[in-house]
Amino acid sequence: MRTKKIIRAGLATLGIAAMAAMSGCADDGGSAGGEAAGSGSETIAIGFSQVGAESGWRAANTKDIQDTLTEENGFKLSFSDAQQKQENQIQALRSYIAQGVDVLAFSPVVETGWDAVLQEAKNANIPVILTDRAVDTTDDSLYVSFIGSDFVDEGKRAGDWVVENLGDDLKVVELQGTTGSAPAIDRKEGFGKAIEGTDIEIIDSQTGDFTRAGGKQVMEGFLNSHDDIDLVFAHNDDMGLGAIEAIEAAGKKPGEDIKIVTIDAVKDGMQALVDGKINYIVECNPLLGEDLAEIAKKVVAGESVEKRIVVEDAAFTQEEAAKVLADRTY
Ligand code: GYE
Repeated sequence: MRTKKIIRAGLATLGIAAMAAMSGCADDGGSAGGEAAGSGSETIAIGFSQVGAESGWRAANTKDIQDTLTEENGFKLSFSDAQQKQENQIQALRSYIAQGVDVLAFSPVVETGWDAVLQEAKNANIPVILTDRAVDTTDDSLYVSFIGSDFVDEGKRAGDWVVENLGDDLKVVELQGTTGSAPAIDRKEGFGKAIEGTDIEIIDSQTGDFTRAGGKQVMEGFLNSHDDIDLVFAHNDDMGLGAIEAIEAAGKKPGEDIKIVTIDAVKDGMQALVDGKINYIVECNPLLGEDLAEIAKKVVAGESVEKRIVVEDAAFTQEEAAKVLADRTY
């Protein structure tokens, strides 16, 4: 069951697999290149390189992908965890290319540095689907589709809520996600846009690498160097949860003495919101498996696919979180 609304943008022309299948057909009737194309009866071999296991969001995203790309659903999934390292992801992608999978999918840990491996996939006629995070490339033909949230919008909505509800004169510390990653870059940008022209000031900003331990450690440092923090803006729930531990250890009340706004809306984050320790959460929906399966099937069948699928996210106040917490699946 789909729990999110999808906005589909920009129809791409033929995918790489489609082109490959067509050129195969021209040769000899398509016995090799076009095996699975259109029939829907062949299993699709898909190699998926995951970022890591850094957060509750990531755990939910991994589970959804593994639960959706099953043999019953027509897939043979090869899955690897890159432990937040780009070199591990590149290695995984190269090994899937060498294995000759039908489709490659991955969530790029950082935005840049992918052109070479994406070109290798293109040369091997293997279509690439990006999930969750974008790449920064000048050649959009290196991937067929990108499925994920609008991170700038998430940061902007977090900032808008702060301006509307906490006032326009605040000292903020920012817990950034992984340096160079799309969500860290974009959420910072969106929040920055929202507070433009106000007296809200980001007095310190460092990466906590999207982890709870990282958020706690960076927040301890912030508390040591600043005694005037009004608000923590954490790029994900886990870093916010780490910050809560640091704030409590310093003898202050998270959500009251120091307000906290985060992004993700995973179970632990929502619980802290209901408990009054976080003040507002913008959701980032991790359930991308169904769209990935659909796009992969279309691409292998030679159908055109949407170049960009934007996943729509909700947002929760403490009161709203209390109403939905019991029904959250992640
Ligand atoms: O917000 C964070 C995770 O890329 C959207 O990565 C994802 C982010 C998510 O580590 O919790």
